[in-house]
Amino acid sequence: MPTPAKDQTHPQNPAHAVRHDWTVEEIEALLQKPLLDLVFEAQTVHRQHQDNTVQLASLLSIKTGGCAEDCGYCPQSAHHAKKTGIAKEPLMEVDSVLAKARMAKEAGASRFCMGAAWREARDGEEFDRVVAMVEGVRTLGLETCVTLGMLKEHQAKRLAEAGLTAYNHNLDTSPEFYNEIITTRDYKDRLETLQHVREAGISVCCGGIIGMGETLRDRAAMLRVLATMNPHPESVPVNALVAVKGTPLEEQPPVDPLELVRMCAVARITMPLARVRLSAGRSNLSREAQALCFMAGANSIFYGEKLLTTANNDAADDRAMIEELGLRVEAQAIT
Ligand code: SAM
Ligand code: DTB
Ligand code: SF4
Repeated sequence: MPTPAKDQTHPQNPAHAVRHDWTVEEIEALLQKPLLDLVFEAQTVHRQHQDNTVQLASLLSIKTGGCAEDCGYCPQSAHHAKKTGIAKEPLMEVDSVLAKARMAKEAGASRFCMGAAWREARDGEEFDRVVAMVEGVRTLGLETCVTLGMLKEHQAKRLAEAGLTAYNHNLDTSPEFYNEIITTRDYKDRLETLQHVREAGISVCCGGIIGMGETLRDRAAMLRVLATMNPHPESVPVNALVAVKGTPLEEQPPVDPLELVRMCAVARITMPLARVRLSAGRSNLSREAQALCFMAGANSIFYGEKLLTTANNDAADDRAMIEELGLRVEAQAIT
């Protein structure tokens, strides 16, 4: 008998197939479901499509501060520098970046992410240096991700040739709310870069932030853009705003952890194969709130003492939590 083609539909529940035709209404309805029903549905999808591993991704700011964009949430924007006190620093040297990557590997991370406070990547010595960093990290046997702002087609190709695993470029919020948060670029620019990344054969890491004053509809609209991409992003960072003093969003009230649980759950249900990364804001969550996020489908975290400019959870605490929850750390690639 011929083997049937691998079907991603659950035999008893075809609703759990991978879909790309989600509507805002459907997603908003999911976000509003009774919490435990939502978590149960997300966990059902999770068990069908994922294993019990958690990916540990370490993050390094390779070029901090002085960014030309005016993103309202971001401490690294030159527009808020006087108030945040974050100075513009030069791009790090390859050797010091690789030393950090080696430390991340020794600590157990399987992905190393490098962030630059750039509006866009520019050709020249600095871009060449980032390419060398990517090659170096790949040689260490770690997955490599960079986030450098807008990217042109030929730059995406160069990064792909250097062995880049993934490119992070967040949509941050809904198309409708976007201009309330950022005025120096528009949604279309973001989508264009994502297209270049996809076409170069690099994995897409794309998500957003909650807690910036957006409505539930905005959250649903952002998730709809992600969940109607075909293919879906391979990883989806779910960030809670870190309300940094001196940024225009400094007065935003803290995000209720259960809102993050809901975002993780709906990301899991709508994008069953993606790694859902519980990202910024995790240091404000109790171990129990994080457990609910994992239950809802989160299966990756930023791992290490720092995000880009703000503090992250303690690495030993994270390892202990993973152990206590009976999860497994994703294995590093064998070099
Ligand atoms: N400059 C590049 C860009 O914007 O694409 C890369 C670096 S930027 C800091 C990467 C992402 O970090 C942003 O898209 C945003 O989602 C997230 N981020 C920045 N500041 C944050 C904050 N205060 N709270 C939560 N997430 C934040
Ligand atoms: C993502 O979605 N979150 C990370 C990473 N991608 C680059 C950054 C979070 C930054 C939080 C604020 C800071 O530390 O500066
Ligand atoms: Fe911050 Fe990136 Fe916006 Fe620059 S483009 S202000 S680094 S989020």
